[in-house]
Amino acid sequence: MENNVKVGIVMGSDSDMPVMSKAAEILDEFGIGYEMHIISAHREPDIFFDWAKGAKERGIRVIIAGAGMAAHLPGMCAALFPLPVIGIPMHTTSLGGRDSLYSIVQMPSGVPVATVAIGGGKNAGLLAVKILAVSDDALLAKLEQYIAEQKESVEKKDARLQKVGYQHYADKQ
Ligand code: RP5
Repeated sequence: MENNVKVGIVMGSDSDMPVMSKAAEILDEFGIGYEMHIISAHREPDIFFDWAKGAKERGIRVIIAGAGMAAHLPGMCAALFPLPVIGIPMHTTSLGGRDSLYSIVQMPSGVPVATVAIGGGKNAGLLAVKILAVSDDALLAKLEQYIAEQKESVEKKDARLQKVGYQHYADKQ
């Protein structure tokens, strides 16, 4: 996994893994190398600083950072790493993830974080693929294939709805 690493996936806690693994699955699907770490910006700021500061030199071109509550991890990645940072707000029990969302999306001018939906691991992975595809035609071709398959999947669902009607749509095929 460490060969040809282009993306850094970082999360504030292992409790974020169910969401962050969705981003990793997309990168696996597209054959993009990544490193994945659990690093807490609050609980181990020194380790976090070294990781984010060294990311560019390790070949990382995009960081996907997920965190919850007072979610400073993505924003601090953007402060330390010069290339794109995608932030994923985690759902929280106390405030439903609005705390995470606002912490990540409300960055000060000059330090952007591309924020996806609460729990949006899959879209974060796809956004990273799209960013890398800007300068990689082979990856762009794979992306276009993925988009075509997605369209086909919806068309098949509609064809089935037209055929069996809503009353039988949920029946086993
Ligand atoms: C953040 O606090 C993490 O990103 C996580 O979403 C949240 C809760 O962390 P744990 O208490 O589950 O470790 O740092």
